[in-house]
Amino acid sequence: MNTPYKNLEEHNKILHQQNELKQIQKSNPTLFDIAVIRKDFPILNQTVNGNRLIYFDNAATSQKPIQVIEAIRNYYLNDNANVHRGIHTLSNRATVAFEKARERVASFINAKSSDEIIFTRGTTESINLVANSWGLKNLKPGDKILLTEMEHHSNIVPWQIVAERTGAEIVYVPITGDDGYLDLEAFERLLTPQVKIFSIVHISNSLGTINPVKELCHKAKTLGIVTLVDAAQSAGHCPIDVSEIDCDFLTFSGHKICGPTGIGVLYGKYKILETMPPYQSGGEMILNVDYYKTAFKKPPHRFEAGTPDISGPIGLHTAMDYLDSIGRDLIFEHDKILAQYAYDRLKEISGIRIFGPPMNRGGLVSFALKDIHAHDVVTVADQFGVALRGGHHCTQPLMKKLGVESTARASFYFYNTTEEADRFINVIKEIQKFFTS
Ligand code: C6P
Repeated sequence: MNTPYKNLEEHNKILHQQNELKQIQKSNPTLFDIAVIRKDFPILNQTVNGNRLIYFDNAATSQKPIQVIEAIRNYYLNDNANVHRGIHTLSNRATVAFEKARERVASFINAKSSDEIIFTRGTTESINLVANSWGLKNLKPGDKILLTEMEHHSNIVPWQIVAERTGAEIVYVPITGDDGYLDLEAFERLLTPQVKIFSIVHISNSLGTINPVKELCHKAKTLGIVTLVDAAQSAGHCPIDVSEIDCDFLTFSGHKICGPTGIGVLYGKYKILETMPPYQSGGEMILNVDYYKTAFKKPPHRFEAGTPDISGPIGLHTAMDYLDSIGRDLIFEHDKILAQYAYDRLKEISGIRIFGPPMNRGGLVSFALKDIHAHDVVTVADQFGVALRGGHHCTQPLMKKLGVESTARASFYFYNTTEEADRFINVIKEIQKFFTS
């Protein structure tokens, strides 16, 4: 199979060997000093149900460092005003901070211009924007929307609604099985001229699979297919370079990358954004309004109707600075080492089914214990102070494909340690003993 994935597998093998060579030292002190980092996250320093909190639900939302909390507090204490409207000092300050955050997002993902950055409420709203604005304008009967079987509901349901309205059809790149790889031969087969958009998750929230989005987007580009990357689980975990991936759209949520909830990002290539009609309308997004006709602003403001979340981008700006002060390449390495460690140790447990790649996985592990419901695993783990997530993780079609209703999931970030992973493994062993004895 001569696909980019093969190269990636080889790359993964080498990475894995390198990881083994590092011998996974406790707390990975070679990468960064976790003890120092944890001082920025007072929330982690608490007991839950009498046990020290182990926060392994980072894929749902990350914790926020004190610097982000302070930036938001500072804004409300000193600068609070509406943006783009007033010419008074506070309004100017708020507007400058808001637009500076947009510039910071552009540099964070290496976009060519801050005009390519639209603030949304999160990944979900970003994909809805593309589906409803680009999709309703460009899709018609006979067209295909190419997704993968591991997509989050946010990257399925908006397309289903738009498919119904336009007569386009959705097709899925299958996964290979429990190991959670994409079937790349099928991808090549499905890549036909009828496909108008290919929308793919970068790191799967249910499998931990790291998809080779750059290679896949480049392939799609050769047929003129528009591409969207859902970077909800990757943007805060690894370096992202939209110019290198060469995708047309990329989406992520602030709250998963140490920023506040309620703020997200849609990156879009300017030449495509320019052609797209507004998604929502009202104040802020207009140049001129008559009783019967309105002229709209250019992107990105065309897509930001109404008073936006202002403290959100300000907090997000600080979050991006914070992540880059550690280094996203190191965070990625740390995530992968911890996930591999947890995966290898979970495999010691009999009757466990672990989902996703056996190596080079993103920072999470999903699993099912024989005859024990994931919700029971998560409920009892909480009694031990371990915060996990159990359920379908908003990937119900994937769960059905895997033949399970739900999984338990541990998801890691740079402030998590191998000691925590050890305790988590012991707790899972206890839970299994409790339910099977
Ligand atoms: N996944 C999880 O626990 P929002 O809710 O808009 O911030 O993000 C949606 C989303 C989109 N794509 C992927 C790959 C995601 O993981 C998520 C959010 C959370 O896995 C909540 S279901």
